[in-house]
Amino acid sequence: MTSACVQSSSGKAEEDDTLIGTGTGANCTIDEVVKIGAVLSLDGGAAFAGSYQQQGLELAIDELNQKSGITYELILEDDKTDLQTSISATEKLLERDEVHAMIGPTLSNMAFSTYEDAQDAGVPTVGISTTAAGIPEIGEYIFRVSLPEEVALASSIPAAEASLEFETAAVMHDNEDEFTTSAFESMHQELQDLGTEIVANETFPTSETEFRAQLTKIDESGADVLVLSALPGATIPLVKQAREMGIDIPIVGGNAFNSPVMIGNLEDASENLVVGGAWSAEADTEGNIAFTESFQDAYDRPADQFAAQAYTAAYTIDEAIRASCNANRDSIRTELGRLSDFETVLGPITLSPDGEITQDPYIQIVKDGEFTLLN
Ligand code: 1QQ
Repeated sequence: MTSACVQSSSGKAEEDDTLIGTGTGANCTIDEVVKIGAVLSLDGGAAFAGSYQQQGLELAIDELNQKSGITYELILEDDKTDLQTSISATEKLLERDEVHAMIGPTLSNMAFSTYEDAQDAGVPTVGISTTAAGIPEIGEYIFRVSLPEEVALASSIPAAEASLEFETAAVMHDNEDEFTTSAFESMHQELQDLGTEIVANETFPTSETEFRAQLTKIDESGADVLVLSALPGATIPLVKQAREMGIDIPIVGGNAFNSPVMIGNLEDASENLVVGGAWSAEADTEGNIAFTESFQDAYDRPADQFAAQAYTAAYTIDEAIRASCNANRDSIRTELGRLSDFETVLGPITLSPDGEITQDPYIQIVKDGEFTLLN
């Protein structure tokens, strides 16, 4: 017997008994197909991350569907790195497709709007690259397997200081985007806590491509290090222009640095970029070795952090469903908040009932065009 999913007067979907299976864990069997919606940026400025996320997610869903017991349907929408498109794509997944859980979007900037809708609809949602402060606080259905930027920076800035021994810093940030602004506040705080003297402080709008005026001031400041909070679109010309102007100090950055696309585009200018990230190709756990090999085989390119986080989100939702063999939204939400020391390609992760992830960051520096562990 199949009972349709009914919307209650509160707007939340009511429990569907065909989503409650038999057995638990690896032996859980659920008759109904479990629908996972994902909104990713597959075009536009954040596609450098979104294309890896799509591949990581599709790989995980393929693997999960080969295990017996639960069949997943992935419904993927492209927000084209545009806020309005992200909002309408999320509404489509919630209202048209009535998905049981959601993954994405790529940018925190979109999530601050779209997670309100997922929360109102009572659909458990797992962020994969939404690193800004305040994301899980949006509501009880909002989780992330995305290392918060403030946690990454609280490790990467002291690790960079210990290894590079800087005393003065120049800071520079995109003051329009919510993620880069929130990350900048964390960077500033970390530098202050270390007692680093900030000798230059420059800003720019998201769409800027010409940074020589600000970089001249940074050059004149004689800073030992540049701490930068920018999206990839600005990072590439900014770092290239800095290196062309002879500014060869290390540059400590935020999550947008965690991309081989960025490192590839920067070529030699990427040398000595430092970043705290959620994943490392060098982590030699059995699961991570299998993941990096399968990813390479499937897509003919190495995996990256964004792929690893999307892959992790699908496995995390599967684990939560199998825990009580129940794919109803409230059950998924409850079980997500109970995941403790769950082994993933990011290392062991714990999700708190209020949606936040705990995991160890990996601090990396670019040497000879490759990320190398600094910690
Ligand atoms: C955020 C981010 C972006 C850099 C992901 C691509 O971390 O928006 O939170």
